[in-house]
Amino acid sequence: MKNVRYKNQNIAVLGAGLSGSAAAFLLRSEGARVTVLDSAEEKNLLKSTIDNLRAQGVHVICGAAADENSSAYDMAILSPGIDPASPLARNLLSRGIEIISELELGWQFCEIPIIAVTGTNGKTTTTELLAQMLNACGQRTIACGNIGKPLSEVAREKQPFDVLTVEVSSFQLEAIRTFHPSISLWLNFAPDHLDRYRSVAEYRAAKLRIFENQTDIDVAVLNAIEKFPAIRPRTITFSAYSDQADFQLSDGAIVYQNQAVLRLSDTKLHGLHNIENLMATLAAGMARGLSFSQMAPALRNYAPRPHRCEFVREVDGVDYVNDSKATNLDAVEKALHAQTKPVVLIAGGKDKGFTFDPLQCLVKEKVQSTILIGEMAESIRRSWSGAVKCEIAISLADAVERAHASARSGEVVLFSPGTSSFDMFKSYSDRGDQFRALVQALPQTDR
Ligand code: UMA
Repeated sequence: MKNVRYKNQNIAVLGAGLSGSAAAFLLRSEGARVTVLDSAEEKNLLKSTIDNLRAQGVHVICGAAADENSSAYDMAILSPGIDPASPLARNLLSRGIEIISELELGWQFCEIPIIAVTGTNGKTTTTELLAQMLNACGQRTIACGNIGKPLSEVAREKQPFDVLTVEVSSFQLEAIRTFHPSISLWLNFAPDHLDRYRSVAEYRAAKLRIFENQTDIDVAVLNAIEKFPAIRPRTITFSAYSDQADFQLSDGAIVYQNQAVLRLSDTKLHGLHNIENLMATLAAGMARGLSFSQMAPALRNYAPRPHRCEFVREVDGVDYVNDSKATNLDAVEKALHAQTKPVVLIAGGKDKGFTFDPLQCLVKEKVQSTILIGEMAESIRRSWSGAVKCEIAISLADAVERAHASARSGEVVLFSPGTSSFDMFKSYSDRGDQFRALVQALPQTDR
């Protein structure tokens, strides 16, 4: 055990979501006195979570009383969705209370090596792909972290894994201290989360902390077309766009040192972004001592998760594709590049502090018309109206109805929002589920 210093300590946990409750339960099981502080009113939080926390002896304070709480704490644990600049976090920081992220807490209780996966896009697919492949090759692991199962929960369960496969976000990395993956994966980087960070550089700096505690016996799997500051771990590079990388694309196959290791036609994943996810997975497997012949069968069998360019249904010759996981412009760009038919694009959502201007040329090339929703609808119309027909819908149901009315046989209706969902939905998966249900309910009209 790396750390036993929480026993009898008075710890504040900020946020009563998945991360906060996992951190609180872990700390309770280690004998700490725990208070969960959440800025939301109690009636707006999940009753079962709050009841469970209280049943475990956790003190829960909600609403304005949480933001203004003046109790003394030895330390605080931050949920990733809480901005360190929020009133809740500032209240503790201004009193000199040390704050670490839930990821750091979980790590302090992990006794096995960690593979950490970051990148603006593809993290979830790669984390899952890698975990499935490792398990198929006899290395017991679990996909956890930002993917939905907090590291603190895995640490508390103490199951007999050989290695943990952890998706890590910039939010989680912001407040690490000793978090130290044996293998780190950096998939790609593009502007995102500018509602939280003051600049793209600040967002990148948070992500770069993934390498901070790695040493020369560790491995970093890096996208070869990016430039990195000096880092200590041994590197393995990949790229679908460069012939300088260790893993490259050649003649329809992923190639390592002139040896074809996986034919793309044998996999169920499409698009250059997914080829890079496969390359990074192979590199991580290699760093874990696996041979390509061991890894290839598992990679051939992997099917993509919902909400990532997920084919939903064909109606009157029109394909409907759910790409609700596209929460930034880079993801929309990748989804548009992967389309071979003219596109009716449904986009929009929460205002995250950027404009859709950079996609104007690609939209002009690939998109017939756009239907815009959410907080950003007007702003996207301003960005794209010179390039393509834009209409604004009042809801997702209205958008699907409009798309159904306007799309012609041979076209594709692509729902790739380009920003997050929280203005209208609980999460990207709620948004994608609603889109899928609306499409499933469309009548075939044989126009
Ligand atoms: N809250 C406050 N004060 C604030 C803001 C929020 O008290 O100023 C409270 C909310 O009322 C709520 C709680 O904080 O009760 C929510 O905390 P959270 O947003 O950290 O949500 P969790 O349920 O703990 O989920 C988090 C991740 N969420 C975010 O990073 C926003 C989940 O990633 C992750 O799966 C989960 O931990 C388990 O590790 C989601 C995500 O969107 C999927 N991640 C971003 C992304 O992938 O782009 C980074």
